[in-house]
Amino acid sequence: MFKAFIGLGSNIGNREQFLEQAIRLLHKQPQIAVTRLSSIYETEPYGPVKQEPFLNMVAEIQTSLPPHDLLQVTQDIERRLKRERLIRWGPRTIDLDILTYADKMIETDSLVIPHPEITKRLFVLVPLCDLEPDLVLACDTLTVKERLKGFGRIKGVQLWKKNNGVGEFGLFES
Ligand code: A4P
Ligand code: MG
Repeated sequence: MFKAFIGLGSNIGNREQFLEQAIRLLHKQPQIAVTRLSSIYETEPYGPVKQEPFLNMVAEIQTSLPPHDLLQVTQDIERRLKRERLIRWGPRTIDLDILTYADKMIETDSLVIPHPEITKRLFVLVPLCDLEPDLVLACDTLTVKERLKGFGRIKGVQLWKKNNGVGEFGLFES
């Protein structure tokens, strides 16, 4: 079994429900167990596209799937959940990024691990820090906590739903 972290984001419709559905679909896979969830954060859209605020979170999983097979699973889940609302382009119902896979570094056309933007994105670093503050990414020399400190004030990332350890995974009713 390998430990991996998955970053989840949604900024359309019932955002929390899309996160929850994606987590359940991950956990349903026979080769994947969702082991821990961060809190959920509401985050200002990052990047050039003007769009609605996101909900972002990070899930820790244990999996026996090799990285590219895991990518296929996360993309299947994206397709399944995107099918419910057909929006031509722009904001997404759900986005799943493989942030890390064990301590591997992978660079292929379809998959880059660690996800290359992690250290620039507060909407990933803040929830990842909930779960693994002392993690040093395979592409980095600083811990997640130290990376976050480097930003000084945390802007544009607000706690939206705290993981309180109650209910399934501490976030969702069972
Ligand atoms: N790919 C390569 N490496 C990976 C990986 N580690 N995990 C490839 C997942 N996919 C990976 O992804 C495009 C391709 O990346 C895939 O086909 C896969 O082979 P995509 O999700 O289909 O397309 P995308 O979302 O446009 O690309 P990307 O780079 O994921 O987009 P961004 O930059 O993540 O943009 N602001 C806030 N606050 N919160 C957000 O969650 N998200 C975005 C999405 C923009 N701004 C945001 C947020
Ligand atoms: Mg993506």
